[in-house]
Amino acid sequence: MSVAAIVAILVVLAVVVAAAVVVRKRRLRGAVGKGAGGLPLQTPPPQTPPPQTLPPTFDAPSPAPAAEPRLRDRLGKTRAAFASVVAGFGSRGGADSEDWEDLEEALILADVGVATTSKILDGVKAKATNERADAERVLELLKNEILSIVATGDRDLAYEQGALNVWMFVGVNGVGKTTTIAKLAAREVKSGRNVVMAAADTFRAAAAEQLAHWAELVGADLVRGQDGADPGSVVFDAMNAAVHRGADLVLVDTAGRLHTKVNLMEELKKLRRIVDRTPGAQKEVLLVLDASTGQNGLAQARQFADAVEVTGVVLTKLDGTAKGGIVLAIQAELGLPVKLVGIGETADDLVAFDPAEFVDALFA
Ligand SMILES: Nc1nc2c(ncn2[C@@H]2O[C@H](COP(=O)(O)OP(=O)(O)OP(=O)(O)O)[C@@H](O)[C@H]2O)c(=O)[nH]1
Ligand SMILES: [Mg+2]
Repeated sequence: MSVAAIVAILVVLAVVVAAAVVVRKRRLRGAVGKGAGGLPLQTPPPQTPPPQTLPPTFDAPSPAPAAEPRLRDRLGKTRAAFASVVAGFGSRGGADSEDWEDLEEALILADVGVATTSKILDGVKAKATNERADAERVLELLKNEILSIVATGDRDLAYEQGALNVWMFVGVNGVGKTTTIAKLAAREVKSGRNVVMAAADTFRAAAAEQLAHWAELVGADLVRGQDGADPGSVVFDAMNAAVHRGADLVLVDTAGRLHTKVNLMEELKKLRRIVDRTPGAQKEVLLVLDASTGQNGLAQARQFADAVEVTGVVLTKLDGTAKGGIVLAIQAELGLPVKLVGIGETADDLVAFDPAEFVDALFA
């Protein structure tokens, strides 16, 4: 064989080997792209930047129902404040005065309030001394004490099958009344109930629009008046419409702000009287409080509770606040049950308040 022939054979061989390597590489890449094969290769860098997280919205519900949001997961900031104190409690051997001080500080920082904090710690200290409790037992006593405060009161929303049920929402502006109504309407319509929304916040021009948007989205009926109309007439019309249509539930949205606070309270009293005049209606007056306002929310709550007979509290925005201890203050100082908690801005982010879950979350 001539030298030229040997060279030619070598060149052909080199080309064949190179081609085989390229083909194999392409195949492996294709397998990674389709997620197949379980090949121990690194995922290639994305060609496009990762999608932005969409802002939370009612408009884009997830196609498959997402796992129910958990209070525990959303209580992150309040939990974090507690966690370090709980973890370090008794670390110097038995509960000492520094441990008690840390605990007091954590409760006050979580906006439990001075009075309720003293009440809790006095109770726990007395029991702990009596039992000669070790640090672990002290924490158990503390959990029980907190649970006994938050577990009081009737947390069920008044509802009677076959009757007309009316839930009215009150609270200062921006606390989340309209959003809570939208979340509840979505839930109630989904469970087959016929829901009417009453846009009785006629003070703010955009308020009825906001509610109309939700009503359409969730499939509820809406009764509204002209801007600046008498809110009483809106509630009156809504009650009549609900009776006429055989609706199950009326959700009444009210203004959070009027020219003066006195006006607002007088108006709410009037609305309440109109609701009361409908015979046989099951009523719920829910005070909506923004958890992130902490102790300041308590003063508001007292004013509303004095004006209208508040039957329970919806505590919104528990996600993203370290002031979750306000739950304790509301229950202990106002004697009002926290019935629902808002833990985000999407339709699913409203859950029944579960005292045991709340306390477990604080100490998890
Ligand atoms: N993070 C979070 N945001 C919430 C929650 N509830 C309501 N919001 C937000 O709070 C803002 C105000 O909510 P609205 O429902 O308009 O409050 P409102 O009480 O009706 O206010 P007015 O109509 O002005 O009296 C909105 O941006 C909501 O998305 C919640 O539980 N968590
Ligand atoms: Mg509103």
